[in-house]
Amino acid sequence: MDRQKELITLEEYIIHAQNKFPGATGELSQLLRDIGLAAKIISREVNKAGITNILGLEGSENVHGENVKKLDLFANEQLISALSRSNITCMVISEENEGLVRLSADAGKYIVFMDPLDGSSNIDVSLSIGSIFSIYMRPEGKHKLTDQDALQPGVKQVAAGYVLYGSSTVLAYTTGLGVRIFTLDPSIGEFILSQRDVKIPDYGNIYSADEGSYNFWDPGLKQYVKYCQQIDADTGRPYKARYVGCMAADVHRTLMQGGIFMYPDSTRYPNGKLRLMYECNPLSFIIEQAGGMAIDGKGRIMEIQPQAIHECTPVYIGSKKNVEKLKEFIDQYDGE
Ligand code: P6P
Repeated sequence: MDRQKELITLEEYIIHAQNKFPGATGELSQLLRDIGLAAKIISREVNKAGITNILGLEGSENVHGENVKKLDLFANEQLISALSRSNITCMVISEENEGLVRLSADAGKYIVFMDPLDGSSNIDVSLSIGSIFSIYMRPEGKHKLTDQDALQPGVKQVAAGYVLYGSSTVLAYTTGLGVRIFTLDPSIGEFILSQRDVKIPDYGNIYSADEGSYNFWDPGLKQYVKYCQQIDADTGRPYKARYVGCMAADVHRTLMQGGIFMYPDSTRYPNGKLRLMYECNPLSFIIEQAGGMAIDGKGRIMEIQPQAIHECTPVYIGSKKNVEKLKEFIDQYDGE
């Protein structure tokens, strides 16, 4: 069979990619495979959530005071269990847990941040949801780790990615050498390589934001959205407005079709709503690796020095030309 047409599974691809690095220990490969296994189990439950008793609220709240859905907890448990299997991860920081979760592998090489089920308000209405992960090295020579050891800027990520449970289940990841996308074939229970070296269009005609919050926004974003809505054939305006309410889904569409996703700081969310460590940094790593751009309105998301494991940030992410145009409006209307 022609190799080009042969199915390449996530496991095969990871091992093949690792073999290019003679010094590789295989630990990161194993970590990525463990995440892939958890993703298959979560996908199975997501796709039959309406049948089994797994929809609805679990009854508790997460660190952000948001109601926790049963699938949130299931996804969190599956990912923590998968990361505990191979004694490679020393600690996990999850949206679903107040503090850091120390795994048995105290000497484990990696620290994992994750949003186990991003966009969970979409669960009960069968819209897209996702899992997002971000992987850092454990600081050298440190035995007893604290929150501070986990607070590394996004440029220190060794790998990041997301799983999108949508019309199909896709897994995208990067280790800093470009972006790969795999699509789950449920009939064989394997993620199959579907796109090798994904590049985001340099310009797109889709903008994505919760416009219901317009009156909470700063002037720069208000003026930019008006710009998106003006009629101008040369620049493909008016743009289309698309907003799923799940960052992984909105960023995946932006990666595929171009454009911009925005969740700004506002009078409602003075520091933005989306979390730096397990939403914005991993998705910024993916988008930058695909040739796009991700800023907080001033500078690169991935250069922010985090002060707290659950901190939030404004985020404007997508095609380079779209983000640069937005930045012009912010500088013009919101300048110091
Ligand atoms: P809003 C989901 O809760 C999330 O964290 C992101 O996935 C999503 O982009 C955003 O919040 C949606 O926020 O305020 O529109 O419900």
